[in-house]
Formats: sequence, C-alpha cells, structure tokens
Amino acid sequence: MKKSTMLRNMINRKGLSFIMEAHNGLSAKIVEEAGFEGIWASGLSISASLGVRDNNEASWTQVLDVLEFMSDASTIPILLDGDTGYGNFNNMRRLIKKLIQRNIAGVCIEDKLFPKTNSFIDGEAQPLADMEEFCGKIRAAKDEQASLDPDFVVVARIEAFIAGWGVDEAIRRAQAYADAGADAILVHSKKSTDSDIVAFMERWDNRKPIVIVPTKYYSVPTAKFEKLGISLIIWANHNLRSAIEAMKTTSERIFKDRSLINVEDKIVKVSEVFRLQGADELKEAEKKYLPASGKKWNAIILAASQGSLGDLTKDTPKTMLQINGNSILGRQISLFNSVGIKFINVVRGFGKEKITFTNVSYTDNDDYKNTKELYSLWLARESIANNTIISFGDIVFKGYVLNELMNDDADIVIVADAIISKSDDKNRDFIVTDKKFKTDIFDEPTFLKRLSYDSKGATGEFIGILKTSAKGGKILLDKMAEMSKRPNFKELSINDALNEITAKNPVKVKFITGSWSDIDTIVDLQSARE
Ligand code: SPV
Ligand code: MG
Repeated sequence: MKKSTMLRNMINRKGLSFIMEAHNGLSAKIVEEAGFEGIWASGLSISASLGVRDNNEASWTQVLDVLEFMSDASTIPILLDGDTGYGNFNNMRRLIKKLIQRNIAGVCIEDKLFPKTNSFIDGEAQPLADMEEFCGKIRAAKDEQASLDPDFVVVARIEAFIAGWGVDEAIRRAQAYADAGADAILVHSKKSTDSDIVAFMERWDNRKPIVIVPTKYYSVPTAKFEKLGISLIIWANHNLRSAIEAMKTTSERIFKDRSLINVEDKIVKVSEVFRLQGADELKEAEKKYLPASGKKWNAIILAASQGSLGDLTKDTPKTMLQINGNSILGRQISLFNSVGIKFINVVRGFGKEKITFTNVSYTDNDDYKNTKELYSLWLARESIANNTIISFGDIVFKGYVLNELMNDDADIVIVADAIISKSDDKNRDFIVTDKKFKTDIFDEPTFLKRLSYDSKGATGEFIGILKTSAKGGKILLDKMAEMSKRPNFKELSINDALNEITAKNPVKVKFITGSWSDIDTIVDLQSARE
C-alpha cells in the first residue's frame, strides 16, 4: 500500500492513532521498529538536529534532503511538519510536488507567517496568517496533489489558541480550512491542561478528523483524548529530547573520565548501529553482485615434491624451476595476486629453504618423501576457508583459468583440459564426465563422474587446480578428516578424495583447451619455456 494511503486510512478510520517524531533516517527507522504506524517529521526536531533554530533557518530544500533519508530508511508514512508552507500558495504547490516525489505521505501547514517561530516561544506575539490567504494555500496544495497522488494528506494547523485567541476563532478557522479541502485539522495548544482541546471538541462535532500535539498537556490520560474523538496524536519531539539527554550524559562522562570505561555498557554496541544501517543486506547483495575478486579468497599451493628432472631437481624443488625468468611457483603467486588473492599458503617439503617468498605463508610437509599431495593439503587445512583455490605447485597455466574458477558459483569446481594429447598415460589425471566437452555447449554445466589414470573413455584431463566455496571446503575437509584415519592415508591422492566426494556431492568440471602444462619432464619444461 502507498504510504499516503496508509496515512489517509489512519486519519479517517474510527478510533485513535499515533505517530512519533523522527528527525533523520536513523530515528525514522527506530520509530518504525518501535511499532509506530507513522512518523512526524518535526520542524523543531529537524532544525535542532541540524543545529539551527525552528525559524525556517534551514531552507526547505535542506529539510527535503533530510526527509529523503527518512523516507528511504523507513516503510511507514511520514507526515511533514511543513511550517507555513515556506512561502505563499506557489511555494506550497512546489513543496507538494517535491514531497510526493520523495514518497512523503502528507504535510501539515500552520496558519502563521513565514519565517515562523516555534509555537512555544512567545506564541502570543506571533501574528496569524490571513484566513483567506491560508485557504488559498490549502486549495493550491489540494489541486497540486490531485493529479500526482490523490491520497496525499494535507493537514491544516490552527494556531489561534497559541496566539491567544479563543475557541470561536479556532472554530471559525477550522471550518474555513476544512471547507478549503484540508483532510484533517490540527488544533494546537500550549496549555498544561486539555481545556483548549476540550472546548474545541465540544463545538467541532466531528466535521473532519482532529489531530493534537499534547507536548504541554502531557499528563492528560490518552483515554480522555480517545473519548473526545481525537483521530491522531503526535508525540512531537521526544526522540530528539531523549537523544539530547543521552548524548549529554555520554559526552560529559567521557570528558570527565578521559576514558570510555564508564559508558561502554550503557550505550548500544557498534553491531546495533550496523544492524540499524542494514549492513546484513549489503553483505547478501555483495555475494550476489560483486565480481568474484571482491569476495574473500585463499589459495593453497601444494609444492612439497622434489620432482624427477635429473640434475635440475637434485637440489632445487621442481616448483622453483625457472621458466623465462620466473619460477613456476613465483608465476603462480603473481597470478593469484593479480586476481586479488592475497592469502596464499605454500606447502613446502623438499628444498624448503629454497622457497623464500615473503608475501605468502608456509606449511611444511617434512614427510614429503613418503606422502602425496592429499597429505600436504591436510597439513594446510586451516587455509581452506571462505573460497579457496588449491593448485599443484608444478603447473603452469594462464590467468584466465583463475577468473573462470572464481566466477563459478558451484561449491567444488575442478579445471580440466578437454583435449587429451596422445602422449603416454603416465602420471596423468584423466577424468570421465557426465557430458563431453563441445564448444557449443560451453556453458552447460558438466560434472565429474570419476578420475582415473587411464585415457580410455576419458573426456578430459584434470590439470591440478580446483576451487571450493565455503560449503565445498567443508565437504573437502570432512572427507579428508575421514580419510586421515585410514592407515594408508599418506599414500592417498587428491584424486582419491575427489572420487569419493563426487559419489555424494557434485564436482563441477570447468573445461579449458590447452593453455597449461604440468612439469613432469625436461620436455615439459622445455615446451613450457617455449
Ligand atoms: C514541531 O514538532 O516542530 C511542531 C510541534 O511544530 S510544536 O513544536 O509543538 O509546535
Ligand atoms: Mg513545528
């Protein structure tokens, strides 16, 4: 339902309704959360919260800016305290248009002169508006809203009692404003009793809904207003006043103590501020809309093995072999960094003293001779968190492979080469998938059936790089935890883990065609260099 319709229903229905003062987006939200059906955008409170007087010192467009925040921060209708309409009928028309554009439900205007003064400051000295001129303003407002939002509410506020006039003048004006089209009449009084209101209600006879502001006659029981037939009560400034009280107490305490120690448990936690600001919604939206590089990513590079490239890997681990001026590991680290991955854990083993990058963390697998990569990964398991990329330390691949992985939302994704070259099957990680790779079904999700070491029936070759989401990481960790209890754990490979995982959970396969190599032989190294 439109906010203006909600306010209109509130004013027109039988019985008493309440709206509560707010002066910015935060207080508007607090009013709504407290359970109120509507908000009074108080001129006194908005001006005071801006540090100026309630004398139209804040311009009407500055008030409009505040209202926009209030409207955006809440879903209940806002009735603006529009003072005198900030000018004559023409200014009033423009105000109405701008309020409706900002989804404000209604405006209340008072029959005084611009620039106004708050009714509780020398009220008697304040001249009232000419009644006919004020009626013209109401008619202009109603005509303006008719085509823009017929439910928008215009409340006319009678300042006769404030200015020292009696009930006759109040009734005369109220009738004129009702005839001019006002949807409700606000009868204002600065007395500490309800005598003005009672006198007015005895004569009004329910001609239009009546709104009151019992700031000064606060001790009158609400039930009495209900009996009098009041439609709407405005609690006009109590959030501002309570905020002033709280801010003074806190500031003075901190100033005296030169410490926060005596205030911390008397004020809301920072987390409550975040909640009111809607921080959770942003977190969800980030998951949906931010590019993958904006998420939290970790990488684990499994680089413990020596390799068997003869003299080249006699003292140097395979991962440190040079390819055109950079090591295999150095290239991987740069690639991870280039897509925004800062948290990289390298599992070292053979020749660990040769691996000395300073911007990564290390896990050492000193039992590298007797173990496989699954054991290395198990040692580095604390780095499997958020989104994690796991790569073998002896592969060379192009950067787009990382982008492909990071932009895939599946929980476990492995990268495979769709082209199976015809060289021998030794040390190769063939895969069988539920579909064959075809360029024209590139985007159709393909899933792993099993990994094998046999090219027969294979649809691709696992290149030694995979990613897990937070959920996928948990699946992998649970599986490793279970496998770690087996006596042969040290002989098991990542392929074994993936084979067991894929029996129960989908393992997605991202196909590439070439653009990578694993360095098992001098020939591999040579071709990677080329
Ligand atoms: C306001 O809240 O700014 C009002 C009500 O106009 S009063 O201050 O009581 O005049
Ligand atoms: Mg006001």
